[in-house]
Amino acid sequence: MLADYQSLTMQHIETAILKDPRFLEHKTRIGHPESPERLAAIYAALENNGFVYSRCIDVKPRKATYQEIALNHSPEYIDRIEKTASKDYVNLDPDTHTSSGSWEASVLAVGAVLHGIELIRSQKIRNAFALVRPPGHHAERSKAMGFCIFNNIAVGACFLHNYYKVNRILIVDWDLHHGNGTQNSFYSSPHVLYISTHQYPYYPGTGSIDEIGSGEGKGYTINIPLSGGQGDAEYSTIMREIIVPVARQYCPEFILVSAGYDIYQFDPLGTMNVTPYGFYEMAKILVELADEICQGRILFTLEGGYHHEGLATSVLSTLRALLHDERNGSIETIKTKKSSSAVCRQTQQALEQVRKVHRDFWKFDM
Ligand code: Q9C
Ligand code: ZN
Repeated sequence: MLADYQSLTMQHIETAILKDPRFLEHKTRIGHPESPERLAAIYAALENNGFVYSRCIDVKPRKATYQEIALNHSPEYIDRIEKTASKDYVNLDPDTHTSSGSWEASVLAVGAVLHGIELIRSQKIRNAFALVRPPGHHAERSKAMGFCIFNNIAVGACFLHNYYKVNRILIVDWDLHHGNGTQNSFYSSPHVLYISTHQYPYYPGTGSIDEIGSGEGKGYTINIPLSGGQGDAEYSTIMREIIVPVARQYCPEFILVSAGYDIYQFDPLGTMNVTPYGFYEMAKILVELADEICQGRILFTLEGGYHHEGLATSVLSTLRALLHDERNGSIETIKTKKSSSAVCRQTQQALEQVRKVHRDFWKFDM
């Protein structure tokens, strides 16, 4: 059945999935969109799609250490979260609260990202998807925000920089929302290039086109705000026309992806129009980019996505891209084909603006 990564011998097995039932023990109040049922839907879909699942390596993630979390969070904040473990309910933010299992889930969510990075760096696997909750990209150094407690991907980037001395890390954030926490963690650093597409203006309010980084980090934050309604054609065009050429110049040693599925066409929190096929295309572009420029080193981590069926189907189609599975179109996980390749006017304007704002830093015709 499932291959153990430690006894890995077969060449074609190269994608790790990091999953754990303890992520479901971060309970949220009734009606909260960021519920355990999200991951339960993904895990069930994996069990029901042996074709995808049997080709992935199932990894039980380790926990992050205090020292590792402290790479991106203040000791006072970590202590505050740890203390919630003895309580049924602690409110952290208007959108974010804990249950007694939240501390363990949060430490494990960071650990899953670090564990995936370790497996990729040691060449035990080619790429990975950390299927975690709580999500992370809104979490600030000392503040929970927008369903996020620790910033899983930001700790991952710090870990790569501090422990592995990786000096160029690309973070692509395709979640519906702007990853304010991630942006702020690396705003003045050239070691992390943060590129985000997001509905704007929208929660959390940040991510305007002229937020481009500061000091040494100027040009290493790229925001692509979108009006809403963008679908498969728009997202893959943004990938091809902005993200790919910039990444080729930056030449990252590792790519991290904040994979949010709240841009799915029927997500209850957004008005984007991406189909499961679109997620396959987007992921494929990034996986091929990683193959081209950093020996395939790419790790996806789950952020948002609140339509359970769409989330599960779209995560499966993302995994097909990680597995280099070309057999799309006739398969059950990819139900919708893109209908048109025409790119909407607002997107064209946004791309023009991005090229203009960043013309001193990047070329876009590569
Ligand atoms: N208080 C993620 O997708 N909505 N977080 C706020 C006004 C918060 C979304 C509404 C949405 C957070 C990871
Ligand atoms: Zn989101």
